[in-house]
Amino acid sequence: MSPSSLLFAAVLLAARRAAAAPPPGASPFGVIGNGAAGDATLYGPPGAVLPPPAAGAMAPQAGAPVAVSTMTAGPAAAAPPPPEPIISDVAAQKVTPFSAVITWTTDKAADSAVAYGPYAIYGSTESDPAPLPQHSVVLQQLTPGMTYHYRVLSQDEKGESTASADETFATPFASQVPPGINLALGKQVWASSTVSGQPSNVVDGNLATGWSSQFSNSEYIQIDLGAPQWIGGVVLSWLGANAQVYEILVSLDGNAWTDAYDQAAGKGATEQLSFAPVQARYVMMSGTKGATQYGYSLAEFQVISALPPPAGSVRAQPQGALPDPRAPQKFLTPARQDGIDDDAVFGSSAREVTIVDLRGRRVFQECRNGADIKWDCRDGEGRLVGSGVYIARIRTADGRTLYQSFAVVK
Ligand SMILES: [Ca+2]
Repeated sequence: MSPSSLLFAAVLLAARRAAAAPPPGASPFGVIGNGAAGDATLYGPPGAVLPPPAAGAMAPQAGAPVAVSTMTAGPAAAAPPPPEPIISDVAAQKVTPFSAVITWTTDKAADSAVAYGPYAIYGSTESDPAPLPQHSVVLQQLTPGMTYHYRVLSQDEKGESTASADETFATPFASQVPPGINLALGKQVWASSTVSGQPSNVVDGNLATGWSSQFSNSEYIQIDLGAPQWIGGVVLSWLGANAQVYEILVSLDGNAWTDAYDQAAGKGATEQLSFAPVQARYVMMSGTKGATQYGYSLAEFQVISALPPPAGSVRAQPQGALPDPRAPQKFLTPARQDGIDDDAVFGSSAREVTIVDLRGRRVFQECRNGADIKWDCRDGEGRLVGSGVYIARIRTADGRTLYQSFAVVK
C-alpha cells in the first residue's frame, strides 16, 4: 500500500469509526474559503479542485531495498502476495442526475466503502460491511451537473485494507429536453377543488376541455412533471373565469415552493409567462384574486421546457446589475460572530430575495420593505443553516432576476 493510500485509509477508517452515518451538515464545503472554488454553483463543476494527498511528500520508508545491485542474489524468491486486498476494475456506473453506482473487485473477500464529494478531499462516505470480492455501492442524493471525486476502500476480515486512487464521474443535468416543449402534457394534476370538468383536462392538449374550481379566490392547480426538469415558462389558456392576481410556484419535492412568476394584473384568454430557467418537478398556479366571482377556470396549463443556463452564468450578477456598492458577499462565516461576513446584504435595487440550498429547499425569503434585505444565514425558524453552498435569487426593482451563490462556512 502506498503512503497516500495508507493516509487515505487511515482518514477514512477514522471517519467510519467516528460516524457510521455522517450527519447531513458534514459537507466538505468548509474548505471553500481556501481556494478559488467560492463561485461553486448549482450548475457547473467546481472551478478549482484541491489536490489529492501528496504522495511525494513522505520520505522513503526505512529499510526499503535501495541497493539491490550490490547483492549477489541467488534465484529470486517469488514475492509473497501482499496481505492487503488488491483493488481493480473501479468504475462509476448507472450515473443519473441524482445517483451513481460505484463498483470494483478485490482478490479476496473484503468490505466496501466509497468516499466522495465535489473535491478530492471527499467529505461523504457510503459503506457496506459485507465481506465480498465484488463490490457495489450506491451513491444517492447527488446534485445534477456536478463533477464528483471518489475513492474506494476495502478492508478484509484480518483488518488489512487498501484504497484506490482518486477517480471522478460527472452527473448529467436533469433535463436533456429541447427548449419550448410542453412538459405538462398527460402528466398528473391536482387541484384544490373542482366544480366542473376535471384537473387532468388542463394537460390533455385540447382547448375544448377544461377544469373549474369552486367559486373562491384561494384555489390552486398543480402539475407533477414526474421528474425534475428545466423549465422557463408556462402558458395558461383561461376559460371564462381567469385569475387576476396569482403566482406560478415551482418545487423539486412538492413541499418547498419557490415563486417563479408573480402576476398582479392577469388579463385572461391566453397568457404566456416566461421566467429564468429553473429546475422543477412540480408547478402550481396559485390564485389570490379572481377576475370574476366564479373562481378559476382553465382549458390548458402548459409548462415549457428550457435549456439549463450555461455553466457559470449563475455564479454572479452581470456587471452593473446591482449598482449599489454593497454587493452581495460571497463568503459568510456566521459562527465566528466577529461581525465580519456574518450577513449577506443585498443592495437597494433588490426587491425580493429567495435563498435555496443545493437541493432547492427554500431557507429564506424576504421582500424589501424600506431597508435593504439582509440574510443572516438563518432559516425561517431562526436556526443557523449548515455549512454549504446556497443560491440567492434576487428580483430587482426593474424586473430582472439575478443569481448569487454563497459559501457558508461555520
Ligand atoms: Ca384541455
